[in-house]
Amino acid sequence: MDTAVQNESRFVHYRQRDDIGLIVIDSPPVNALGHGVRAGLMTALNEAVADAQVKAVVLTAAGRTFPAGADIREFGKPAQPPSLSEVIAAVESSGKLTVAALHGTAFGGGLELALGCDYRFAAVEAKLGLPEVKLGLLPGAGGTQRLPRLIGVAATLPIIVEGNPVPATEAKALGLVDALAEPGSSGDSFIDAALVYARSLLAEGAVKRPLGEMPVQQPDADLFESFEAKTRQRRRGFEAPLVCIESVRNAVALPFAEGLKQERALFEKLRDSAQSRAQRHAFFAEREVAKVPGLAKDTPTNPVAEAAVIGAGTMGGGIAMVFANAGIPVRLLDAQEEALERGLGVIRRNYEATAKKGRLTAAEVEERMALIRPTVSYDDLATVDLVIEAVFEDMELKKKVFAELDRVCKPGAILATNTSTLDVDAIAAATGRPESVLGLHFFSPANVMKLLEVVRGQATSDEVLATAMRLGKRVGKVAVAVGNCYGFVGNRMLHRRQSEAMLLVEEGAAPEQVDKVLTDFGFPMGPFAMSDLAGIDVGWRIRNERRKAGDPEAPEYNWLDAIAERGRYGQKTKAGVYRYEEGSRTPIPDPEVAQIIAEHVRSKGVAQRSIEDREILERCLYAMVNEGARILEEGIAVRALEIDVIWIYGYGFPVYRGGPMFWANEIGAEAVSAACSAFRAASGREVWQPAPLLARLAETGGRFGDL
Ligand code: 3H9
Repeated sequence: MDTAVQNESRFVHYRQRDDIGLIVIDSPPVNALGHGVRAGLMTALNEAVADAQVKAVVLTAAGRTFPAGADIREFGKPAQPPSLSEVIAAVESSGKLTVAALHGTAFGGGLELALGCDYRFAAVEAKLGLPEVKLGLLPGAGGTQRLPRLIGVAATLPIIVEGNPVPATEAKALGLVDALAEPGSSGDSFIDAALVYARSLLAEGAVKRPLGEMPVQQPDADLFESFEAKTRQRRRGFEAPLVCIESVRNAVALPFAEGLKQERALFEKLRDSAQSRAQRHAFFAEREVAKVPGLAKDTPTNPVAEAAVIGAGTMGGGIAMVFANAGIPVRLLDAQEEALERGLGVIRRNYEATAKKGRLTAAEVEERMALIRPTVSYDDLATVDLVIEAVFEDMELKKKVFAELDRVCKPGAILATNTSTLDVDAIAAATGRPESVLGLHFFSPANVMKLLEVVRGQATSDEVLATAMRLGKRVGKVAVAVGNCYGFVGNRMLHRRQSEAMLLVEEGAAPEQVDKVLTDFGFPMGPFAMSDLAGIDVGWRIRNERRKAGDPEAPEYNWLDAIAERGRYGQKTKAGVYRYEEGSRTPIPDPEVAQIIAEHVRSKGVAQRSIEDREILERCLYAMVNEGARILEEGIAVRALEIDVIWIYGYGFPVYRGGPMFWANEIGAEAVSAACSAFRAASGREVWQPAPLLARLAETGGRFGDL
């Protein structure tokens, strides 16, 4: 029976149900453990402890989830008592039998709170995890000390160091959860089930199990060493994973209280580190980009029940997979039957490779293949809600495709182009409905890369933009709205970095030196390893066409052209800027390339010099930042955080540096602007003129993002 409400704090409700005290955290959206919640928890707990009638306490949360962690927005502000560790210690030593009832995503400080309880009951659909490492942190409220005491070191390390969620059923098998609710129970029925479970514990005479008083099992002798070696390799450049390992080591080596003290010190060190600041920026930036400035929250969107992709090449096939993976039927159109068959073959092989790794069942492969229906006829697209064109980067061809789409598609269908550089407005002008046209720029391989640039044309309607943003989220992408210009945001900045990298080699740096500087910075690969992967011939053909056509803006002949002329197109020909051994993707510096560069430089009459790593880094990255500032001024990206998200998710910018604009902020606009001016003076190249926005921030001491 529900007795009178004893306590009503704003964020935590306490109710007595016979001999059970029920504490319900209620702080939407994710019940983060901010100050109000912590204070409310203390009050409710004290009330339960003081009541002799109460034999057990059930701790749970309202809404969609048990607390998903500490309130990240509080980091960097003065701490307000009680701390989460104090709350957890109070729960652990409360004298009453405590049961955490978990649903949704019991993450971070939320799971640590549950570890302070004696028993854990969970919804079957719940996920548990300690994802702090993804924010450059470690679990700082006892997680690194209590979890190994509960499930052992070997099971603890991946949960804390990799930070991935553990499904409740798996958590049960690990001993992290003691009992599961019936599938589908939620809200009141879930709370009732938790109360029944607590009563069954009381009936059995279950005893308190404070983890802080339990011993840690000694792990196998080389467990820490081998896990650390693997982590160094997989998480190159990241500080937090190694500190997480150190803290778990302390759980084995030190008494509980000392281990907790060390954990706190390590947590504070990480919390105040540049890497964690950057990763927290990335976390919020990723969520911010979904809220497009100027686009009303309640803008109507259209349902996308069926899609189509034009072009069955690598890009088109990858995009078709994106839809099939999200359960959306998709027509795949190509003008040639053979191209369609080839494309479908590639898609099937991709799915089968995933199935071999155990990430898909044979039945799921067939289900996804069945969602992709090939066609050679535009007339089959009459019913689709969205079409994405992914044919060659040829404006005339694209215009023809769009004129055809305009003819066959139903009114209101969204017509999107996957172009990476061409003018979306010019493409839209080939239709009689430019308001329905926009760019959806996927990154290769489309079924893997998380980024989607959503390019808004002059005429694109709000509804079409809002539908595309929503669709991006539905198919698992990070969708970022950008304006229309050559290369949009990502490739426009990449272009600047690539041309600096080219010039650095001309001036005396070796390609492998340039690549190493950027991989040491944290990129997964350098600019030249990247050109070899993408294929040098594509850019070379485009440059040649432009030169032949007498385009005054065509870039002048460069050493990469000289390399391509010799049939060295990159990985696909086993030779490009590097050479590649049969079956290997590892770039090996090639004396033949050094020779080609030397000849080119001699014919151009460039005096070479030795170039320091620092100059390489600054020229490659400041060139991007300066271009980023222009992109902001032009409104192509509305906020600096959009640029950061694009570079983290589309180009492997190290998340622990927060993206190019955040990184520039950390250095300071004044230093970046001064370096740009110095490069301009040294090279005489106008492109190094600091963008007006950068110059302004340098003068005022402002930051990108302060706009
Ligand atoms: C920690 O716990 C440290 C402790 O070990 C030690 C302390 C001493 N704080 O992602 P969504 C906001 S560190 C504040 O869009 P979903 C989020 O910004 C923490 N705010 O929803 C968004 O706000 P808005 C360890 C938070 O359903 C809204 O909630 N925990 C927090 O796609 C909805 O979020 C984590 O790292 C937070 N902790 O995904 C978990 N979490 O509406 C981080 C979310 O204004 N969170 N918000 O844009 C997540 O992974 C996802 O948010 C979650 C929900 C899976 C929970």
